[in-house]
Amino acid sequence: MIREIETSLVDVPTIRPHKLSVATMHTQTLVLVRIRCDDGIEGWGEATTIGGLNYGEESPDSIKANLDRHIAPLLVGMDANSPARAMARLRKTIQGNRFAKCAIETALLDAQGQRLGVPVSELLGGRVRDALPVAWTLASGDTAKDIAEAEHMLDIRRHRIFKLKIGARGIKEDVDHVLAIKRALGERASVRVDVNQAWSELEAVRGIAALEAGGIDLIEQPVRADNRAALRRLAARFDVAVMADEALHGPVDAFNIARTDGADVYAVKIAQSGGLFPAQQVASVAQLAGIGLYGGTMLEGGVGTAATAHLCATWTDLSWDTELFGPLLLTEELLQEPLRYQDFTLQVPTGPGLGVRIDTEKLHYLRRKS
Ligand code: MUC
Ligand code: MG
Repeated sequence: MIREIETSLVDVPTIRPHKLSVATMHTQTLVLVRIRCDDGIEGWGEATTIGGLNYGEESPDSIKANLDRHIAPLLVGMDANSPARAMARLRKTIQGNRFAKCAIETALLDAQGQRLGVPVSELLGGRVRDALPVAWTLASGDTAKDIAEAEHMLDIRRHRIFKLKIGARGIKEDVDHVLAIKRALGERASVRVDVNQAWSELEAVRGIAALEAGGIDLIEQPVRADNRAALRRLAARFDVAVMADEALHGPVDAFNIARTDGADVYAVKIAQSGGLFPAQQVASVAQLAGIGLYGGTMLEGGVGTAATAHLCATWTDLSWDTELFGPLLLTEELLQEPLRYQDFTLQVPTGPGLGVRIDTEKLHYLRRKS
């Protein structure tokens, strides 16, 4: 039986300012969910978002409030041994709230995996890989600093895929910045950009043409999420891959974009999708439609990152890699044992459930008190 659902907000400074077109992050607020079951097992989930309300329509505070006031009372007393039934009830009763639903589903599957002695990846269909190539986002806003950061990542063999956050400045300035980095790194790295919806379609035509000519590999969400027609036209117009991110809020979006050949690649995010199983449906739609897969992040800490890793480990085709670096952007680690990054990959945990353990004393110390 689900006995208790406890939520925590944890404000963690980032290792450096993280500049997106919509916000500059100096801290990340982790939203953590602990589900205690009456058989003594407890599961963990994460509902972390980005930039307060700058990035999306749910804030850490609203996610926590809805979990505490509306979602926990609905689920307490239900059979913890049947995550699918609990999620069916939650999805039927509560509208929206994709992040909260994701955290609950993750925690239920973490607990169930521990109960059955299998990793979450096996509950999601079974893993076909144990290590995931992982990109790093260069977002200091300074070209020389970004190049130095990328060189360091190559030296320590942590990342050789770099995603650059652009869109806050003029197109020429952004393109010069990106191409300077690409020239410095050459064929040693894959360089990609995320515009976070900042461009109009015309700006995107100009920007993408220059980036494609300069050897950039992937253009993420260049135009507004609700302008699907523009995204489709850009994907059709250019050879360089165009990826949908903010336009994808779960399986129905995945289906509708695929129906119109609206993107070349999907950034699959468990929280944006509303949970691990909906994210798996997004991935299935993509695979059926010949759309490439990329394991996305909402800059979660270790719990959400491990959960996404279990999902990505089940995909036979991971042609666009992952960006599961969230914990590395944070100054505090809440896992007893950090996730392992080596040889340009993230190692997918192998223990039962998520295969990670929270340092509960540290969480108690760091969590927001009021
Ligand atoms: C996004 O839009 O992809 C992921 C990596 C990063 O640096 O920001 C996020 C959000
Ligand atoms: Mg993005």
